[in-house]
Parts: sequence; structure tokens; C-alpha cells
Amino acid sequence: SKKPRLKYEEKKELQEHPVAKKLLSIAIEKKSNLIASLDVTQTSEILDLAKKIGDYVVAIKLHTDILTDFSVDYINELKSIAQEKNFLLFEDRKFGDIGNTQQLQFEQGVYKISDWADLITSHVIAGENSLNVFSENIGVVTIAEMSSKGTLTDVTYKQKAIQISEKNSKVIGCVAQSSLPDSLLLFTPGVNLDSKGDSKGQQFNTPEKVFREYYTDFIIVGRGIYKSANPVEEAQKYREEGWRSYEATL
Ligand code: 5BU
Repeated sequence: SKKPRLKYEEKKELQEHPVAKKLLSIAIEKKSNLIASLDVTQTSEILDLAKKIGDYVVAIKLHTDILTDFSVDYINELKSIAQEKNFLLFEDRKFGDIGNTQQLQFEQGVYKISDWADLITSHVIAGENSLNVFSENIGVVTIAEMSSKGTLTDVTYKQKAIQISEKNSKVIGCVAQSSLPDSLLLFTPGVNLDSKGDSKGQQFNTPEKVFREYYTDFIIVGRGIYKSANPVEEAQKYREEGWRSYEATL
């Protein structure tokens, strides 16, 4: 039989990075391991959803480059909601270039991600030095394994991505669809209670399965929440289901 997973309290002890500690503190305090991915295209929709579901999540994941009306005012308002409701801002930029270009994408352009994100995602396809450009105060989550059908992130790729992530003090964890070493936090997207997938390659699992089989730390839910008729009810449901599934593996 499988050994029990580490509790969030125990994982917090293992973590050196302030953002990892903060994320785990929020999880413990809110009894939540839910990250809502708000993949909508207008800032007003994000702000509205963030106010409504902010109490139930540890972080809100964003794809800022899909917004049609980005502004600095929007970011400032989102930051104040995040502070009030106690969640982190997670920009799913999936950097995937040489370090110099990633640095420009991280610090410059319209979005100036380095000014406001608590967490960012990055591929490690360009090799370990490409991660050197991210600032110390931002938690880097590397992509070790994707959720989509036919992904090229096979076992060898995943192992190499984990090796790079374990060595780098800026990296707090990985996105993956299987378990990780205890020193890394596991973030799992492709989670939905009502669907098995979409027509564009996404594959969904239930929260129960990803906690039981992978010992994930955080579930990432997009359409299951923001596309539903009642996002508040769904956020509460995924929070409860995620927490119950986590406790069942202890
Ligand atoms: P969904 O609506 O629950 O399918 O949204 C999932 C989100 O997680 C979406 O923003 C994706 O870009 C993101 N994602 C993913 O689905 N699978 C992956 O392997 C990675 C990110 Br990495």
C-alpha cells in the first residue's frame, strides 16, 4: 500500500521560498487547495469573478494575453481584491524561450508581469539557465507534464524537468499529471467534475482521482467554474471536493 502523503503543514516546513510558504499558509487557513483559472477575455469578468469566488481559492490563475482591455488600473484593482480575499495571482505565461527573451517578456511589454505576479509558469525546454531571469520574489512553477492528449512531455522529459526544478531555488513546484518528489509542490490542471475532455485535446480527471493517484497539492479548475451557470456554487463545490480528497489521502 502507498505511504501517506505529506500534510500542507509538513510541506511548508520543507519549503524555503516565501511564495511557497505563503501559498501553503493560505491553503491551511482557508482549507482550500483550489486554484481557479479565469480564462475570460474581459477585465470586468475577471474582477467580478474574483470578488465572488475569492474566498474559496488559494490563487487565481490568469492568461493575461487573452484580455482585450488590459490596463494598469485593472491590475491594481485585482491586486486589491487578492489582498482583501487573501489569494495569490498566478500568471500562466508558460515562458518557453531563451533566457534573454523570457526576461523581456517577463519585465517589459504591456503586461509587465514581474510587477504584479506572485507565481508564473515556465517551460524548461530551453534548459536550466533560461530560468535565471525570473526574480527571487516570484514563485516559478515549471511545466513537467501537460494534461492534453498526445503531449510530448513523456517520462524522460518529465524526469529532466523535475531535476532542473529541484536544483533551482526559484522553482517552487511543477505542473504535472503524476506524483513529484516531496520538495516540489504539484499543480494539476485538467480537473473537472462533469466532463472527460474537450474536442481540442484537453483531458479531465476528477479532484478525487488526482489527489488519490498523484498526491497533488493544488487543483486548477477553469471551465468547470467560470463557464458554469453558478460559479460561486461550483467554486465552493471544488473547494470542498478538493479538501475532502486531500484529507482522504492523509
Ligand atoms: P480548463 O478550462 O479547466 O480546461 O482550463 C485549464 C487551464 O489550465 C487552462 O488555463 C490551461 O491553459 C491550463 N493548463 C492545462 O489545462 N493543462 C496543462 O497541462 C497546462 C496548463 Br501546463
